[in-house]
Amino acid sequence: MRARRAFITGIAGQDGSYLAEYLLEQGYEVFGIIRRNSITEHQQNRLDAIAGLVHTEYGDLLDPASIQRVMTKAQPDEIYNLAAQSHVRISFDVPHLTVQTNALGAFNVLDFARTHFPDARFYQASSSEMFGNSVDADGKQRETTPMKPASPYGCSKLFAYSAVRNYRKAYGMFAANGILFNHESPRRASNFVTSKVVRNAIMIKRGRLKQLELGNLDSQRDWGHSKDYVRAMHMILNHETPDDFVVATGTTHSIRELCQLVFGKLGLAYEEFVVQNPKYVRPEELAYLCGDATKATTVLGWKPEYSFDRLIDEMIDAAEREIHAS
Ligand code: G4F
Repeated sequence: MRARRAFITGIAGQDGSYLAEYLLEQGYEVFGIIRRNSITEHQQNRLDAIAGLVHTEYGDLLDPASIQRVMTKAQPDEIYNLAAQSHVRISFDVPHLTVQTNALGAFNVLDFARTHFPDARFYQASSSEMFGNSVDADGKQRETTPMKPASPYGCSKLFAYSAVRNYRKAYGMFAANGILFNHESPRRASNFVTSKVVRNAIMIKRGRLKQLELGNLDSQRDWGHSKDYVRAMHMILNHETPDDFVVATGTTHSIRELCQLVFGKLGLAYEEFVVQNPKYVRPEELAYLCGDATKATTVLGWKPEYSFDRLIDEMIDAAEREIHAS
C-alpha cells in the first residue's frame, strides 16, 4: 500500500517545516512548494533537518500553474494551504499583494483541488486575525464569534475561510479551517513580536544594542507553540467530518508582559530599554485575542503541550545559541 501523500504550500515557513517533520514521522510522503526569494540561504533553512526526505520545488500562490504542476506530481491525499503574506502590519503596506496571495491564491489551490483531487482533504490556515476587535461577553473568541477583521491581512484570510466553507457545502468537499491564534517557536521570523523581543533583548544583554523599538505595548495575544498547532492541523484533517476549529491556549498576555518576562529571564528591567516608535503602530490595531479551543479539545482530543513560559525559554535558548555563533 502506498504511503499517504501530503502537499504543503508554505513548507519552508515556521508551520510548514514543523508540519512536514510531523507528517514524515507519521509515515507520509511529503511534497511542498517554496517561494523563491533573492537570498538563497533563507529559502530552505528551516527544512535543513529533513533535507532529502521531502519533495520540494519552487512555486508561488501567485503563479497557479506552478502549484498545479507540483500538485499533479504529488497526487495528494491531504492538502495544507499554509503559504501566505503572513505579516499583519506589512499587509497595510502591500494590501494588493496580501489579498492576491492570501485570498485569490488560496482560492486557486482550493478550486484546483475541487476539479482535480475531489477526494483529497483540504486544510486552510485561517487566523484569529479574522475576528478583529470582536469578542464574546466572557472575554473569549470562539468559532461562533462574529468576524470583523481589522487589517487587509484579516480581510484576505476571511475570504479564504468563507470559500472553504462554501466549497464544503456546495461540492461536499472535505475542506476545513483551523482558526489558529498566534503561535511561535525558535523558527519564528524576527519581525514578529515574540522573536523580535527575544533576539533584541539578548543583543542588549550582550552590549550589542542599546534599545528596542516597539509599537503598541498594550495589545494582548494568546500565544502557543507552532509544534502543538501543526498537530492540530493534522487532527482537523483526520477527523471523520470536515469542520472549522479554533486552536488556542486560552491565556493571553500583553506585549508589555512579554517584555517583562523575556528581559526578566535575562536579568534586565525592560523599562530601561524598550521605547515606542510610531513606525510599528498599525493604522487599526487588534487590541485583544484570547481563544476558546473547547471544540478542538472535546471533538478532536487536542490539547497544547507547551506553556507560554516553556515556549519563551525555548526561544531564548535557541536565539542565544544563534547569536553566540554569529
Ligand atoms: O507578532 P505580531 O506581528 O503578530 P500578529 O499581528 O498578531 O499576527 C500573527 O498572528 C496572527 C494570528 O492572530 C496570524 F494570523 C498572523 O499571520 C501572525 O502570525 O504582533 C503581535 C502584537 C500586535 O498587537 C502588534 O501591534 O504585537 C504588537 N507589536 C508591538 N510592537 C508589534 C511590535 N508587532 C511587531 N510585529 N513588531 C513590533 O515592533
